[in-house]
Amino acid sequence: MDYFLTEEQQMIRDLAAQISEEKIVPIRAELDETGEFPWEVIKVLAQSDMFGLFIPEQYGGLGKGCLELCLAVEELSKGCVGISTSYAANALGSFPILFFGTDEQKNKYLPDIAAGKKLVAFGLTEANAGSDAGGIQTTARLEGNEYVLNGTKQWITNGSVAEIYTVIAITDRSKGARGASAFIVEKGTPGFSFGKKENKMGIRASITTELVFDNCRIPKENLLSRDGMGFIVAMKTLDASRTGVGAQGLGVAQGAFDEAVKFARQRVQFGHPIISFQAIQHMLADMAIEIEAARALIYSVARFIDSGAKDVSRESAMAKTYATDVGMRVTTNALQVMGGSGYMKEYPLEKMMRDAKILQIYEGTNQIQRNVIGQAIIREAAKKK
Ligand code: COS
Repeated sequence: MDYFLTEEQQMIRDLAAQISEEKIVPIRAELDETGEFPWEVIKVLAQSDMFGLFIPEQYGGLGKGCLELCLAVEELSKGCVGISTSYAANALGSFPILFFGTDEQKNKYLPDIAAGKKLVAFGLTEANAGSDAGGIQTTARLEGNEYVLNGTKQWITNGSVAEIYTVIAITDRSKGARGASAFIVEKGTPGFSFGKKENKMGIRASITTELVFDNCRIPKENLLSRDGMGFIVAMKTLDASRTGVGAQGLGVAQGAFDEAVKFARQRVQFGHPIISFQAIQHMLADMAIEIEAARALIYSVARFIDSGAKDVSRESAMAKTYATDVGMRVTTNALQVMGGSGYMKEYPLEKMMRDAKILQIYEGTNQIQRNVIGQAIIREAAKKK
C-alpha cells in the first residue's frame, strides 16, 4: 500500500532496511545467544545519522519527527527487536531533555546524542513501581546547590552502556504524583552505579540493568522542567515513545510474516508446497490484514503526533496496544505455519516470538494502555454531556 511517504522518508526507511539486512540479520542469532551489546550496529547507526533523526537541526540532528523514527524502528525490528530496543530506548531517554530541557541542557546534551557519541537511558521503573509509576520510592533531596539521589531503578534498558540518564525521583512525598521530579544524571557521577544485569527471555541483544543511587550528588541545574513535574515529564515522554514500540511490533510481525511466506513456498507436503493449501493461505491472509492495519494506525498516529497535537495519550496507547498485540499474534502464527522448523533455532521465528512478548509489557503493559484509552473515553463522554 502507498502511504505517500516523501522521498526523504523513503530514503530513511530504505537506509534502515539496508542496515537491518546487511548488519543486523547476520549477527542477530549470535547476540541472542551471548547477550552481548550490539556496539558494531550502534556504530553503523551513528555513522548513518540515525541517532539524530528526531533531534532538531540546531543541535546537530536531522530535525525529523515521530513518523521517520517509526519508519527506522520498523525496519530495524524486522531484523532484531533486541537491537531496535537499544536504538528506540535511546529516543525514550532523550525525550525528557528534548521536550523539557532548558536551552543550556539541550546545548550540552543533544549534540552528542544526535551524533550517537553518547547513549541515553530512561529511569522510571522500580521494584515496586511498574504499572503504578506514581509509586516510585527513589528520592532526590535538595541540599544547597545539589540534589542528593537515593534509591534503585530496575529493568533499565541501556543501563550501564548509556552515558546520560533521565531519572524520575521523589522530591516531596506528601504531594503524590505532583511530588516527583525529573533529573539528568551522568554516568561516572560518584554514588551512581549499576546493579544486577538481567538475563532475559528475549531482546537479548539489548542490555537491562539496575541503576543504584547511593547519596549521588548532582548539580541543581540537572533538574528537568520544574520541581514537581516529574510525573508529567514521564507521562509525556511515554506518550511520545509508545508509537515507536508499536513500530517494533509492526516490524517483527512483518519480519515473521516474510519468513513464513518464504518457508510455505518451499515446504512440500502431500506433494504440494504448503502455501497452496487454503488453511495456510487463510492464516497468511489474516496476518497480512493485521500487519497492514497496524501500519496504517502507526503511520497515522505518528503523523498526528508530528502535527503538534497537544494530547496524544489515547492515540499512542492505541497504536502501541494494537501493533504489539499484532506482533505477538503474527510471530506465533508464522511459527505455526513453519511447524517444527519454526520451533528450531536454525530459523529466526522462535527468537522473533520470544522478542515480541516484551512489546506487550514494556513502556506500559497493554492492560495499562487500555486503562489510558478507557480514561480518555470517559473524559470525552463527560465533555459531550
Ligand atoms: N500527560 C499529561 N499529564 C498526565 C498524563 C499524560 N499522559 N497522564 C496522567 N497525567 C496527569 C494527570 O492529569 C494527573 O494530574 P493532576 O495531579 O493534576 O490531577 C496526574 O498526572 C496523575 O495522573 P493519574 O491519577 O492518572 O495517575 P495514576 O497514578 O493513576 O497513573 C497511569 C496513571 C497508570 C497511566 C501511569 O501510572 C502509567 O502510565 N503507568 C505505566 C507506566 C509505564 O509505562 N511504565 C513503563 C516503564 S517506562 S519503560
